[in-house]
Amino acid sequence: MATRLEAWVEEAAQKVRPKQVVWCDGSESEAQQMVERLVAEGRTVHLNERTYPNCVLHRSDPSDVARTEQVTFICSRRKDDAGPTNNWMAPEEGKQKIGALFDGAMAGRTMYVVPYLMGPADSHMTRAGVEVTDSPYVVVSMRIMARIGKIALDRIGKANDFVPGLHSLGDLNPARRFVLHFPEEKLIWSIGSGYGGNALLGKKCFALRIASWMAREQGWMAEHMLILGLEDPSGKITYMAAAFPSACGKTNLAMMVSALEDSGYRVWTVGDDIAWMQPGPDGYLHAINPEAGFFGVAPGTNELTNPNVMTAVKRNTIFTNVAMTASREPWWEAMTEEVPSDLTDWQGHKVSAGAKGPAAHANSRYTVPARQAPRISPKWEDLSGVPISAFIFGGRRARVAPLVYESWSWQHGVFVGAGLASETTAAITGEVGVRRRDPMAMLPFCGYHMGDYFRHWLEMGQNIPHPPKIFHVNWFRKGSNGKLLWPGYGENVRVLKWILERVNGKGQAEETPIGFVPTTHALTLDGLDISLDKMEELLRVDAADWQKEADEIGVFFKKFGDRLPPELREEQAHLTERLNLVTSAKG
Ligand code: OXD
Ligand code: MN
Repeated sequence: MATRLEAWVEEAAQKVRPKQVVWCDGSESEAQQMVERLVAEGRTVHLNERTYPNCVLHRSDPSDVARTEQVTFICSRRKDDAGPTNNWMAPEEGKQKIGALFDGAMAGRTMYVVPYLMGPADSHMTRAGVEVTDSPYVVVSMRIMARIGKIALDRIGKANDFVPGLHSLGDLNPARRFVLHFPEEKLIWSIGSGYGGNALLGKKCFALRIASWMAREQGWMAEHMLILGLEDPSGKITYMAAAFPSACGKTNLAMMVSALEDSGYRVWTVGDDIAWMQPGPDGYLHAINPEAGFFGVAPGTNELTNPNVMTAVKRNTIFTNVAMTASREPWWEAMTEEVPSDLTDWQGHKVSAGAKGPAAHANSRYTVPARQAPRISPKWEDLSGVPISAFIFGGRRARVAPLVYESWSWQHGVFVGAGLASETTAAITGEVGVRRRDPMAMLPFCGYHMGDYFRHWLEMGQNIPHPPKIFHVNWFRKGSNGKLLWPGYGENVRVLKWILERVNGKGQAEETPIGFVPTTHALTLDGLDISLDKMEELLRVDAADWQKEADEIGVFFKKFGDRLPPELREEQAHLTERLNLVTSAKG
């Protein structure tokens, strides 16, 4: 009798009718063959073998360069279970309408079967998936981002438990592009896009949308969070997980070279995008990074903003939609101070002198094995995960939010996360620079009703004897001159150090209506040239601005109707009361 896996692959093949089916083993030689096929197709080139060994540049279809939230659907049986923040399609309608697009979609093409693991092979927190795809680019990218091939088959074989994902490039026409999730069935269908977030089904589709649904059913958490370890001068490492919306610097923070290295504060990378967490026997919440690579935004990355990644991407890396220099090296905006002459842009055209627009696409990416990060944590593949002492929420906020503050309690922290907002970036298709509410940075990734998701968060707090303390940071506050007040990057360790102190019951803080804010002298600023005025502005809590913020959060919460936990409405009311007290005391 065929196993569930064989039966599903057979069923997929009957639908998409490929010319052949290839089971991927994840080997180096297979990857090399796949790359040669890509090169022959004409959209991929080898980079300089001396300076960037085993690296390629892939140029995607110009209409297919970012996640497409407008065509991403949750196909739960009941519309209400998808909630107001997701697009919903009835499962039968999805199967029929999108099924028709899959019919014969791989005619003349090869169907690759990619068994994969999210998480280290022997961890109890790891889950398996199988993606079938007609894109060799997806196969070579999955090989970096997940653990593929035999290692996954072994695990699937034992439990026969995996999340199936069907992917085809289709005809790449944006009008026929769809990403569908069937949460009850734990099934993913994606067609019409080869872009990472739409096509590498282990990442956003499984590890966040489907996993968030599984996590609620099974009592764990699947979050859009980086994981890092902060080492103190005694050598002790404290782990923190941080949720920022897409392209707000999660990778840079996770891989940071600390400005306080000389005084013994060092950052170790565990993960840069996704955390799967569950309470451990020690009473702490334990986190694994389900991924095996980083799929990071290239523009803005350089020796100052992320020296570790600059080292990591020097080999075995797939670059997507970056520009290329005359010596066949990758290049993107702000990589070097001077723009090289004789560049080829992300679409493969020579850049002429005085050309407008960036040479690399604003959402161009590098896909690099995590183990190549110079400061990868020795515990990054620990089977029981790392214990998390702090959660950090953050967004891009030109105003309002101070550099850092700490919530009063788990419940208040959940409110802080639920009200998270950020100014949009190029990681998604649409307008850039608009403020959007993005609870826990999960707006595009929560696979179910967000009211229920907040409830799950509140309940998790009760199941963790030592819950992480919850903080909020904002590296992006601007002064009246429109310039950023905080230098960011490696200097952010100064904020992490204060968070560490607070976790340990130290660290100077002042009570404000929004939570604990560091006193002006609480952050270690040695070696940093920043004026007292700037620090005061960075830490200022403006009651009038916050009143507007609280009102806006109140309006946002209305979306969730009676599925919004009353605790969050209470927190919003308390915030308003505390702000009123300050305003009336001043008035
Ligand atoms: C990502 C994203 O690619 O969040 O990680 O868009
Ligand atoms: Mn992300």
